[in-house]
Amino acid sequence: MTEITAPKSPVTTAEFADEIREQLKYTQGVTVEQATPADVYVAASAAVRRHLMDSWMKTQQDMVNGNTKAVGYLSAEFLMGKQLRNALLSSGLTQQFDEAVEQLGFNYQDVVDAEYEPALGNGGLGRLAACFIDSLASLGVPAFGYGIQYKYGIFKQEFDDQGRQVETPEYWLANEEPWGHVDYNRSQRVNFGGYVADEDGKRVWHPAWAVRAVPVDYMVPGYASGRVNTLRLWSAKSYDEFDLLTFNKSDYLNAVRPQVDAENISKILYPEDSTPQGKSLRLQQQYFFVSASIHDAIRVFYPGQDKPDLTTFPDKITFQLNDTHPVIGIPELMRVLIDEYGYDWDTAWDITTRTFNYTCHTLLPEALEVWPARLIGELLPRHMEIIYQINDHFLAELSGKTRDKEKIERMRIVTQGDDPQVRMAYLAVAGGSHVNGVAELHSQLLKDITLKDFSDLYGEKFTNVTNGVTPRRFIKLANPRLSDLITEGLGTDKWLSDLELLKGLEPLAQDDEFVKKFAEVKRANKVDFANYAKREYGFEMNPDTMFNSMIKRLHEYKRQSLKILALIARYADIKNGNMSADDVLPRTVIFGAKSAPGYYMAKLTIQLINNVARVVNNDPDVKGALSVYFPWNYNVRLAQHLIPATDLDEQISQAGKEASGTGNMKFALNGALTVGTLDGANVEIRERVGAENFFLFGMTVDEVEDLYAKGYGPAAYYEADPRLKQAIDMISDGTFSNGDRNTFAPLVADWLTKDYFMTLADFHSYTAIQADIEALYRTPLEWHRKALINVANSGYFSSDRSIEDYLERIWMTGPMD
Ligand code: F58
Repeated sequence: MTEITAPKSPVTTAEFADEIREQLKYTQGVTVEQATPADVYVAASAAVRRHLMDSWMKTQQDMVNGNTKAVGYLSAEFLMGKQLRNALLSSGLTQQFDEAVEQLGFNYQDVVDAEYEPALGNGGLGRLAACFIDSLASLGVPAFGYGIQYKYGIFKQEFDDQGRQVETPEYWLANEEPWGHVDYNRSQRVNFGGYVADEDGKRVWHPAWAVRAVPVDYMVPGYASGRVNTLRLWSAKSYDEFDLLTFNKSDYLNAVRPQVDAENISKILYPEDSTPQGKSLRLQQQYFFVSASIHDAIRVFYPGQDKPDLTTFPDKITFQLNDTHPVIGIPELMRVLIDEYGYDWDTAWDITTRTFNYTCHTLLPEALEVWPARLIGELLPRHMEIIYQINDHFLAELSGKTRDKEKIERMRIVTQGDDPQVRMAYLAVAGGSHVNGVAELHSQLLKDITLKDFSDLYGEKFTNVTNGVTPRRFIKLANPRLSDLITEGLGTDKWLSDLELLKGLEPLAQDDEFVKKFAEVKRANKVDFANYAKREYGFEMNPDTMFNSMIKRLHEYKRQSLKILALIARYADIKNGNMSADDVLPRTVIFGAKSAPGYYMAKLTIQLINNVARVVNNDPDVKGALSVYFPWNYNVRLAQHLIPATDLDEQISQAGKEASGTGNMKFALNGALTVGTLDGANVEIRERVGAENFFLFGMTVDEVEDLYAKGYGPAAYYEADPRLKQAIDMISDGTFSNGDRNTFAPLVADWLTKDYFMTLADFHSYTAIQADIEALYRTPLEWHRKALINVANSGYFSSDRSIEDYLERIWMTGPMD
């Protein structure tokens, strides 16, 4: 008997169909006959929301009335993906929805497809935030996600006829959006600009302009926990009072401009990858959502109190800073406590440092945010004073801890000189209780290199929490066939809220019949994906080839160029006659990647991939052996389709550069094998699934460091490896640019002279491991056995486990009673 613990539907199919009908009629004013799939989508979403309402309200009440400390996850990005299927899953209504919609005369897939994906994030960091709030709710932990409701999410990516990336606006809010509830009655005022004056011995901020932060609330339903948390995304609205006119009477237009511009604050998500830009608007965004969130938390936890005792604030809520973007919250809470509530410095500092914790997501020094003090001073003059004061106190504290003057200098939060800079990561370490990296290797490297001075003196603050992904979205919703097979294999569906139970599949890897079923699931998913790719992109994919995917942001350190060079070398093998097309293991290579719009080398790499795809796919000599596809506009939806259909995934960053990766976890959990370097969470995945079930290649962190130290000369690798040489020469000679030798010259020049991420140095071991990969793939049963062992041993990479680690190591709280 299989044990089913999934939530039970509160209504029958017929009742749910009636609810949709009612919604259509009384809220939307359309009959079933007039309705489009988009109308039904809105109606069904509203109906599901109603079913979640009681739990949502009870969760909020229990959170305020109970005494379990809540978590405030402050993040500039929440890359949620589509909502409807996830809400149906949590409310037990999946089957009733599918049937009811069909009864009403619609195809349920059309209705689900009508949802527009809220793409409010760039990549891993934003998606991690979405997984984390799902897990917090599923574990019954009281929590708020706090962020920004951008009007435009990450840009939509298209390719022009040259294969270049073209960005178009992603106006997701142009469509009716049934999930967010705009709560005008709980808005917050956020001030900017102006000056600070001495008044009665106090520093008083006189802001020049203000914006109204209006919360848009999204339900975050827990899976099988009965809890529904809140994701509160702030939207900027202008005030229509022109109080600043008193500030500048003589120049009406300029005086009102800030007010008019206020709504720009939440207009667009910055499409950056790893190098933040020092833009005033971005700082405005950061302060906007953090200030509103802090005031909101005070409102929620001290309802109706004019003079709350905020020394208890750290017992009410702990704020997690998702990277440095919300770090301005530290001086903001100090300001609120001192200026608005009259606390002295030491009390305020004690409250603040007990409230905040900081997660770092990078190792690239250029990705650590730094703001010019001048800019902060203009936009937030009182905060800049407080930051200087924090800096002074901090330097004084350091002198008590070390005599090493140089070290103290290196640790300044505000640098010296003509154009002082505020280092947000340093402010976060100084102003919070804990700092964590996102995988073991990453956390170690933070301590050893990036934040070494801090870890020397504040070692107790440093910890690790390895990332995770939600099994609800990335197994159950994305891969229903595998989900059913897992449930069958384990005899229970409990694994969805306790992913370590997957371990129970391990013995089944020795059962050939079970492995064959597992292989059939993969094969069916590949057929589905081929159909999807045909429908959405016009691609013709052969599901009888190996599906080999590389999906992630386009960045030099992630080394999409290593993959493309190896692919060209394989193409050349066939063209040269070194290998016959029949000997080659047939492969379909699939890329998905967006580049930051201003990142020249990344964009050129996209163009190269597209042009290699064009040449290879049209060459009769390689037909059937090699094909390359680059579906544009990679997003959560595409990930959910592609990951379950992938045989081999690529995690090939230069060792020491990828903080963690989370795609690697999604693939392992969906039965793909990984080819990867010893980087980020690959290390832990390999440890768990076993070295023999992971294709490891490339230099280690230490070898990379040694090679940098020795002096790295990429040209020597080019000269030494004829296959590498030929691949690069083919790019140079215009094979992939209609004979034009200039198109990709900057890429070639970089590889041959700099190659900072050592693509050329790892080329040999990367191409050598392909023989192992292909040999294994030729014995399907053994391949799938290893893939199944990957699934069985990846339960650790559930975001539920990550959240449990945060609860225990950092937040010191837990589920509500
Ligand atoms: C990613 N960072 C890491 N940043 O690169 C990845 O290794 C890790 O798994 C993931 O975070 C989750 O911890 C990332 O996605 C961004 O997208 C930032 C957006 C804003 C500008 C700076 C980069």
